[in-house]
Amino acid sequence: MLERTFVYLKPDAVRRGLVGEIIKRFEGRGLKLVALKMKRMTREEAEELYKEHRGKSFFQKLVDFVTSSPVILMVLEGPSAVKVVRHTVGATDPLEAAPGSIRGDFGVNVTKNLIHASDSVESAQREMSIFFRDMEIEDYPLPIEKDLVLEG
Ligand code: D4T
Repeated sequence: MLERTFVYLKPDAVRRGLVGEIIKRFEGRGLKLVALKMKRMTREEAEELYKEHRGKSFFQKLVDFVTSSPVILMVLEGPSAVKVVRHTVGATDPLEAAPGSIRGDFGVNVTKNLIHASDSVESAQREMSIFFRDMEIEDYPLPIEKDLVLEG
């Protein structure tokens, strides 16, 4: 199934100079970048993005961290994009993330875990709408698309 997913690179990824390295991994998997921007996330946006975690012990620390400096926001498209991206990113806790995954290779702790990726098509739709208007999502041909499996 052709899907779109929402990903953002957290302040630690930008500060550590890992933006190119991370985007390269998604491009390498044949995913199509259909939206991309840098901005400093507002507290309102962060609280909306993470509203399911409101009230948890790590919530304020998480909001402080993700609003501390600019992030890179993007929408990626491809067959089973949600699963492909989550697999490429690795487990939330870098200690559990498989070597070869982004967090397994570069993550240092569970808050500074470099990147967020939506966990379902429904979450992706909700999350991308916080940061992107429909008209900001582009479409264009990507030659590798024809080699990607669209079913099965
Ligand atoms: P994100 O949302 O960043 O891709 O992470 P996950 O989807 O993999 O994980 P999550 O929703 O469980 O956690 C959201 C966010 O909270 C941070 N966090 C999480 C934290 O700072 N301390 C914690 O103990 C946990 C569980 C990291 C990701």
